[in-house]
Amino acid sequence: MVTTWWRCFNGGMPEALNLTADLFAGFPRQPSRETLGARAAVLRAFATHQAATLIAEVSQVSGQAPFRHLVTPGGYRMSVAMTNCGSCGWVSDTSGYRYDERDPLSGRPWPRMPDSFRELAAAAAAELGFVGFAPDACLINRYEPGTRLSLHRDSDEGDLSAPIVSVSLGLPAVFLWGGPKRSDRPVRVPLEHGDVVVWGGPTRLHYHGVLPIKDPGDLSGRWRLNLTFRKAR
Ligand code: MD3
Ligand code: FE
Repeated sequence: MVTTWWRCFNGGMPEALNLTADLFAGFPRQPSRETLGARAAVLRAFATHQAATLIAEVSQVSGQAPFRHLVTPGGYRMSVAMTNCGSCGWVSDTSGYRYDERDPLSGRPWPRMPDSFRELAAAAAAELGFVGFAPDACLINRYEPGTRLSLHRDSDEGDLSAPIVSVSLGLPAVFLWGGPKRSDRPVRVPLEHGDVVVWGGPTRLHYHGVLPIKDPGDLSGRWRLNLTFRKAR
């Protein structure tokens, strides 16, 4: 499949390309749903129209709280660069994983969560029946080609009945969606710019990860960004 920069970054497209684009079935991508579990699904192209706004907000946030490579409790530097916005943010260091109201780099509270983030996260959660999802934390992951996220579970949140909403922007990725045991063989879920995933219900504590991001070798942009909305407290 061809994923060119204009496919990646333009929800709409230049007028001049309209005729040509009509020749390609399925372009631009239409919203659709792929069920992953009882209350978990990929909402394809759910954030396409908001994507440019979301990316601009990410640069605002990272101006206040820069992307950094956290260290795992075991002492390894994570290849994913991270920052947060919201009333608390996920952090890791040699003493463990936790949510903290302050950015350890600056000692200041994390930047506020933009309204566009809250609204998108709530709308996506509502699609799966999670009415009134009010995330207090948004972890922002930045992947460059070669970066991966090894298999893990998200279990540091205080409210495990709330879903996690994940928004993919920029370069595509292959998400690994496993089961309740680390040894369960994961299913590969390709995620593209504008896709939103809602994870709740019985699969909330499943293992998951991200395969190394492929180098696009062209002008597709340098990064994949993933916004992960959580109810941490
Ligand atoms: C699946 N990030 O930051 S999916 C993370 O693409 C993380 O950057 C993924 O996993 C990424 O922890 C986004 C988020 C996710 C969260 C909870 C899950 C996926 C899940 C629980 C069960 C299954
Ligand atoms: Fe995770």
